[in-house]
Amino acid sequence: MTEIEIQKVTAHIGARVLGVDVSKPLDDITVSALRAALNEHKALVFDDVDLDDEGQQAFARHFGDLTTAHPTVPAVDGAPNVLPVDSEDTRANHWHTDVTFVLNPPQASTLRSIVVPPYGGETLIANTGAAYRDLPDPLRAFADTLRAVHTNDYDYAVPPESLSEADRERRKIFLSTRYETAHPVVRVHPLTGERGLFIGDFAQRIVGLAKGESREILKILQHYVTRPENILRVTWEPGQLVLFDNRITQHYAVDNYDDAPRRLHRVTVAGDIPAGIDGSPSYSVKGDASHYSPVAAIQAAA
Ligand SMILES: O=C(O)CCC(=O)C(=O)O
Ligand SMILES: [Fe+2]
Repeated sequence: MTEIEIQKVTAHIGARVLGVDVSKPLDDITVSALRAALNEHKALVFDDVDLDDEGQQAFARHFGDLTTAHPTVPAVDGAPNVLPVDSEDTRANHWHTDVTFVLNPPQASTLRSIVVPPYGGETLIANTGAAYRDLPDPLRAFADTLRAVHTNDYDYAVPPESLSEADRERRKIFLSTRYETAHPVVRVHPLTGERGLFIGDFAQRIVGLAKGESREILKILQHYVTRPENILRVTWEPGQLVLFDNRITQHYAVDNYDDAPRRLHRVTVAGDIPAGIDGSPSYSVKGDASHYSPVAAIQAAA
């Protein structure tokens, strides 16, 4: 049996995993080791994987039940748990945590490279726990008291008049059900107790504040998430798999590959309902996403 080797990539986030054949069923010891590595490093990179959609789903299932592909966006044909991430359709060049507009966003996401552009197209993954620790004391104490409303009807960075007909259609599908959920701005990770900023682009308003003021505050907090020191830059190669903890990271797909094709497949693991530092849970304001994801039970820390 090969020993698992975990090689740190940066001080604050990311590790490469060697010695695990992710195309085979994993034993409990290996899964525990991977879970522990994920808790510590937040994002794990596996090189030279031999996976198809079925294999990616089987790998993700080791960490919990799967969500369907997305609450509103269609899955890959014949693979209801796989979301296509194709540059032809969409470019996720905005900072976000996956699907935070629903009550229980995925606990973890996997991305697998299918078509990699000849240059660019990196995925940036930020450690929001490190961001929280970087906050100056008064700002951290303030953040601890806040909740934010997350919605899929968020403020796209692109002006609506610049959208193509196809973009408009995609946006219509994305918004075919509107979701709004109030989450704590500081989320406590259920396995590690680590606190992290839980915001990103779907967070549109601070509960109790107007939109304009909310935006200013979110901008200040987000500044700590996107500090270069808190970011892993994944330069994709063919046949790679990245697993990240969606409870304590944000990510961003860099749109720097011109018109080259780029395709990843995403499979996400169902999450728990977030809780803030006083233990109070998130609550849904609009939209029922129970068709999208079961609610994960919190597992005892490894
Ligand atoms: O394209 C990527 O690298 C990330 C895609 C993404 O963020 C998403 O599908 O949610
Ligand atoms: Fe994403």
